[in-house]
Amino acid sequence: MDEKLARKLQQVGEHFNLPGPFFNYEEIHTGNVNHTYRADYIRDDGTGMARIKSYLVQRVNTYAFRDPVGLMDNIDKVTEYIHQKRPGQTCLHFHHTADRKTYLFEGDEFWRICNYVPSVTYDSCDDLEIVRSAAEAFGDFQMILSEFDASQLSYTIPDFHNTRKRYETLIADAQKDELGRVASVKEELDYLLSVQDIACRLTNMLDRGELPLRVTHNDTKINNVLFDEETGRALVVIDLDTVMPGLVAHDFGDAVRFAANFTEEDSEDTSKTGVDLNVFWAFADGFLSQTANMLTENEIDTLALSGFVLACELATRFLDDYIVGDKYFKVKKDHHNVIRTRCQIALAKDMLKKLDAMDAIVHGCAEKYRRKNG
Ligand code: GN1
Ligand code: MG
Repeated sequence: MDEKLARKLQQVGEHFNLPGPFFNYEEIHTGNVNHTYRADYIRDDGTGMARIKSYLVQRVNTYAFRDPVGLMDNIDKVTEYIHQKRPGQTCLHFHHTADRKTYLFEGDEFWRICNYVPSVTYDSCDDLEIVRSAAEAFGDFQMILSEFDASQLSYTIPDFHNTRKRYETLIADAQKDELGRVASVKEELDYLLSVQDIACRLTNMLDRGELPLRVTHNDTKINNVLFDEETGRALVVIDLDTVMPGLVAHDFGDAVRFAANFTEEDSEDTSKTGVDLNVFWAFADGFLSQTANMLTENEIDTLALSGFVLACELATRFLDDYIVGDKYFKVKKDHHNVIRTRCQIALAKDMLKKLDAMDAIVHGCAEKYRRKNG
């Protein structure tokens, strides 16, 4: 245990008035942006017996999230809205400090604490029932928020899924090449530039008014759904930092590029990287079971392509971060962002090959649920 970090977590807990002695923590390694810990406290259970009570403590990355206070305001509004619509459902609850804030902003450190939900998450998954449940949870999340007034939300990261802006940033940073890193990633850069038109198709359709803006989650990795370990039921959708106006295809595409990849998103061996159509099918089926009646024809037509778009968009982000010096994403090894870029490119290439198959699956599922749900 890192004593300094343990002391810090304990101090943060004091600001939020967490009762009972702090005795342990464990880092939760899933996120690529924020730092997340489970902090354990000892609590009297009322009968004199001691039991362990855990909390989720997070240090929000203020380089990525420039307006963390606005971000917490979004989360408060969204969680409150969901809680009202679904009173019995497991939800996230953020603790307050003595001055009634849901965060502690100290220097450049921004901390928050929420309830720890005992659960399991899946980084990769070939259990199709689990994939389907996660997809239902994300589809349902979007349905719950379909009448939420999006103008109440601030843009926690402006242009988050604006693929064209992501390309513009990459091109500008590659031209500056301040660290002299571009020569070593020329092949990756050339590939991404060669598919720029098709990768920007969603952004262009949005600009032309062909797709509606909805309130979307915007970070739909399957490990952002918590599952009950015993029943296998999806409990709650987490990581609401990027809930903002967006396209349904952003949520669908980001989810499939993560869940339906044969390999992990930063696999060094990309020989197996590609889209698993069985997983894709399960995800499409679960997602459309909740959303088919709400979506427009244009939206449904974009779903198959969205995995490719999101893989390219994320590749531009990883590559840009490498070029400017690995400032945004947490890196765990040398060239981690290049490895991630290569993996997303390998996935994008395979998705393009299987585009027709994915489109047939999406339309098949949409028709099935439109008939069923009337
Ligand atoms: C980041 O931190 P995490 O894992 O929730 C990123 C996503 C990327 C993802 C790639 C706010 O999400 O957009 O898709 O890494 N989140 C933010 O693993 O940038
Ligand atoms: Mg996230």
